[in-house]
Amino acid sequence: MDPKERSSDKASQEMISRMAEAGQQNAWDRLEAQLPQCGFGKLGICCRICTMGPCRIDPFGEGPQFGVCGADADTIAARNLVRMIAGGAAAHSDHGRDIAHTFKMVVESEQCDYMIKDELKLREVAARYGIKVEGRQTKDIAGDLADAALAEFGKQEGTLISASAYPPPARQKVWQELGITPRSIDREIVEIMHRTHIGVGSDYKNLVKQGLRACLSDGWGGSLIATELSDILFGSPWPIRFGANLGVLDAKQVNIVVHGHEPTLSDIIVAVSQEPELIKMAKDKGAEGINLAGMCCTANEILMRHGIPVAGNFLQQELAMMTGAVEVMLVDVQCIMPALGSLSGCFHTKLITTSPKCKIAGAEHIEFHEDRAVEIAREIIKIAIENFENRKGKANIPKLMERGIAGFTTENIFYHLGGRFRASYRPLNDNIINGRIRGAAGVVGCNNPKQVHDYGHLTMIRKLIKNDVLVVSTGCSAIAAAKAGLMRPDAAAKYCGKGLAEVCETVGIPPVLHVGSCVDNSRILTILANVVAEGGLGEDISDLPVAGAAPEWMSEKAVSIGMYFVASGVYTVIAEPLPVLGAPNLTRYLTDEIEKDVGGKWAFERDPIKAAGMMIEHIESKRDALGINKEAERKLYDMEDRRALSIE
Ligand code: SF4
Ligand code: MSK
Repeated sequence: MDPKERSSDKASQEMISRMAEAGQQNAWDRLEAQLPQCGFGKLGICCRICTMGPCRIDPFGEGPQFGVCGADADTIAARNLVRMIAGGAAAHSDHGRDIAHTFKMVVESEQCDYMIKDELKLREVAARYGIKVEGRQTKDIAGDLADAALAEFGKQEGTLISASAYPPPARQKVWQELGITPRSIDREIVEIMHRTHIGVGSDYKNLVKQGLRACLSDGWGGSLIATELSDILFGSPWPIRFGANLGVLDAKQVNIVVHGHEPTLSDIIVAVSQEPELIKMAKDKGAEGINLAGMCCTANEILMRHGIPVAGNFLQQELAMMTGAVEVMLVDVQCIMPALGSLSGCFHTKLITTSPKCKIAGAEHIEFHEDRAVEIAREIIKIAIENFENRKGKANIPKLMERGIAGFTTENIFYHLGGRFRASYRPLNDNIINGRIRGAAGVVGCNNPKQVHDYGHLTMIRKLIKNDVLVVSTGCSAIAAAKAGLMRPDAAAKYCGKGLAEVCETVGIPPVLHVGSCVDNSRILTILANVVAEGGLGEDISDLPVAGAAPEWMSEKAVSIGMYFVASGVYTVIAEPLPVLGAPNLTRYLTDEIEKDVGGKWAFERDPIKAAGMMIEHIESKRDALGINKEAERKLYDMEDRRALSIE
């Protein structure tokens, strides 16, 4: 197959061709081998929850319409869907829990490889949690915050502190009235597993309701804890230059690629990799130095805080290994393809797993313990150095990389928009109200070999910014945007509509703001809360002219993220439909009726241009409702104009 039909990224196309020449399989080949994929699975109407099944519903209405227990299509698809939410929320929240444990260890131990790097944020977050900060020592405040954060996971009474400390009051009221205010993080996930057990709930709306509560415990709970405590512990990001794409690998250096999601080990690796003794060791082995690069969201964590270059996003993990230039690929958790285990056997590359939660056949396991972080980081870097001389033949590194600026956060956007002396969201709100910026969109999520790699992200983002919609991005979508030069400040003049370009150029920001990793989608939630609090754009997130999208999503985490945006009042468009289309009532609820309950809803659209058009149309309808289109309507956007919106 023509590599251009697999990826829109030139560096990836080059490596896909090399893999084909070498007879190596990759995710695209394995997808082809899977075709045609199971239609029942795609439609969400097969069930294997108990051994009276597996059962499946005939989507054409001719065969069985009920499983052995009597479950219909809506029940089966709703159970499957909320179990996906449980998986996604568990992954994010367990990440948050691990950070919280590290945070507690830092507070309690006298000597430790980590330290509190952002005391100001510690005090701000502690105050939100109702912890007294005035006149108290940092360590005491941090101790209380560690306990409060850890308690959020398993508390048996009340609701999450963060669910009342961060969202706008109007949003909290929506959740209270619907009965979906999250109670504790673990409880909501456990309750999904209980409710979807054979013979418990069968009302699809009631099942979705628990899905809503669980995803809120992720976005405004576990993920938010991960973000807040990571900022306190590893330092809050600040705008920083970086390079992105496979070209950041360096044939002359020892290359270490860190891949996965958690910052705990990778943050230490960043510091240790520049120790003179290790650099000398690398030079003694014939290398010019030690080159650290990231993959997926571990990349985003150390990029945001240290400017460490990004080798690629999800579908590039095998391609990075295929360069033959990677001495160690170091992985923690999530989005790591098991295929790396066997692929590493074809090269000198050592695949090293570090989490007891993630062992992979073909990988070496070096367990990471936070209390010996530096020692373990040194051990791993030495393995990479020793491995440099085992490189077989020439490294095949595509000479392609792009530069950009990352490191935007809920807090520092204040400064970029308003300047040090007028730090506030006011300029953003004012520019939305005056129409220079039509609204904002969160474009996030994965790659999926069912879509041409990066094409969905880039096409959608380009159309949005051309139409004066500011984009915030995380995860693999942000990496796609960076590789295409959309995070360069000069991208504003090149790709944006007049209004957005003017704002970006005035304040010196790119039109696509990188706000971090998957758990940092919580930053988008808190940005929205700040925009509401600033005033002039309604009382609730659901009033704002904003939309969300995941144009190449694939993971359960993306389902949880999408659902917590919907539950927070955001219109959310995804490419691959949720696996619910075989359940007509459930589909109608998720894509339409749910809006009456929570103010947001889902839409499914594979064509990124159409999807962006739907988002723009939604943004304009919210502007209409806010009454801020009045003047503009006559000369800027009537329905015909909206239909004619394009990226040309
Ligand atoms: Fe079949 Fe019901 Fe068992 Fe599912 S729970 S496998 S529908 S009998
Ligand atoms: S890494 S969940 S492929 S965004 Fe966060 Fe990328 Fe999706 Fe993983």
